[in-house]
Amino acid sequence: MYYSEETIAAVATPAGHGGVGIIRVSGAKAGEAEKIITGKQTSPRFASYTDFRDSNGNKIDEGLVIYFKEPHSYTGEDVVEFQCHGGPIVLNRLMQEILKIDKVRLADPGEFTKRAFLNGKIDLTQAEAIQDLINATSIQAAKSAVNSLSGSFSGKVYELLNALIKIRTYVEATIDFPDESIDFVSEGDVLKELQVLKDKVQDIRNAAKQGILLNEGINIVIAGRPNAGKSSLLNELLGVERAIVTDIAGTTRDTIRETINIDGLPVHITDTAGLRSNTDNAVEKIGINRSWNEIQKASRILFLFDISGNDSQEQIALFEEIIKNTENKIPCTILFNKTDKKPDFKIPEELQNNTYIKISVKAKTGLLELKEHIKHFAGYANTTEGIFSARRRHLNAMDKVLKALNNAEANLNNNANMEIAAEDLKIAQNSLNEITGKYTADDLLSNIFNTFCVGK
Ligand SMILES: Nc1nc2c(ncn2[C@@H]2O[C@H](COP(=O)(O)OP(=O)(O)OP(=O)(O)O)[C@@H](O)[C@H]2O)c(=O)[nH]1
Ligand SMILES: [Mg+2]
Repeated sequence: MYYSEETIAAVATPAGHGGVGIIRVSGAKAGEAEKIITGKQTSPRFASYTDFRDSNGNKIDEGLVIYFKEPHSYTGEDVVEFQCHGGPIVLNRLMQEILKIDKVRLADPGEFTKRAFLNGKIDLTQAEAIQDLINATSIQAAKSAVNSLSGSFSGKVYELLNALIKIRTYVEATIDFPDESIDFVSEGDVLKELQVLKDKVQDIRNAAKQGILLNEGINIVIAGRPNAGKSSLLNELLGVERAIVTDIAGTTRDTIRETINIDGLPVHITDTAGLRSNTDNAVEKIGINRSWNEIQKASRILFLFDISGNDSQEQIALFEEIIKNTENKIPCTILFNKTDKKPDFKIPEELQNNTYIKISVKAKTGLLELKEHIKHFAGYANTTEGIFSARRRHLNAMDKVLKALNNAEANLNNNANMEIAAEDLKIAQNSLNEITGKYTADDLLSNIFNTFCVGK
């Protein structure tokens, strides 16, 4: 078991006023903390109603105390939980008393969960899933986090590991017993098994991609010339009047970023100041600079094209300028807006080869199609079946696994280079172990847990 000299303490409930506030203490001094604050030592896993007092015997509050004896606790260490009334003064006074105890200190961000990982209570993907569950912004994201938490992701990684270890055994046997007449590699059908393994890694990689999408969402920037209806579109998608809408060109000055949820997919939408070069207004000019900056950061641009006027050529030129400025790298969908004004509008020939949708924000047409389109280009599967929450680091690790397996395959073909193939397979195994945390560099661990809040 991981052993730390230091006992940690933190408020586990959010800051502010609430019915209940919980302080958690983990480590060798947890039992002592219970005794000092409540005057008694309770039986493990029994809730007791008690007074909480400071070192002078003054009552701070009353509430429940629960003691968990290691290893049967969240962290795997001795843990005590004080459940008092959820006011900041009460919680601060209790924390002060607890932190007076020798070798008890304030927990670092994520340290409770880190200890749970180091003590083998959970693996790394489960630790990450706890954070994803807490931070989930949609039911779908929460469901996929629970799947990971209950070991669905790690279970898949362990299956891959077992298959990989089997392959390694054959390859290592061939190297270790070169004089045997048996060809272990062909005997074990290693190349076929390797192909099956690669397909499985690819499947899990795709599911992980969905998990990442659920956590991170996508960034969409609405751009276009002034008065095209950008802010109207943002408001319509949000369902609230977030941005000011007027018929005055140049209404929006600052960029406005909001997140909507399309069937569980978080979509971060940025409304921008309308793009034009002929403005003398200093504030609008700054806004337009900001628009260009936002455009560069988009994962997709929605170019709003106002069909109601007579400036098609100018808008086509603006669209081409955006494509040029993003070096053709950011995909763009053209939204022909205000179709209520000209129902028989024809798409300009120059733009016909682009992805486009005809909409009217005012008449609320084309918006469902737009939402489907957003899910489609994000690659969102629209289901939580078999989906687990995942991180970019998992995807990177799986890419390393695939690369190593491909190398191994090339080296195994025609028994070309057994030793190097064996080394490739070892690399693949280490990369898989990186996902669950069995093989993890210290700095990676601190990167992961530092993103947690104190008390988790
Ligand atoms: N007829 C019609 N009018 C629309 C439609 N969408 C927006 N408008 C109107 O167009 C005008 C400009 O809308 P905004 O949403 O402020 O346009 P914007 O692109 O944000 O403009 P800037 O902030 O100046 O860049 C408002 O009067 C809207 O009511 C539409 O689909 N049909
Ligand atoms: Mg606007």
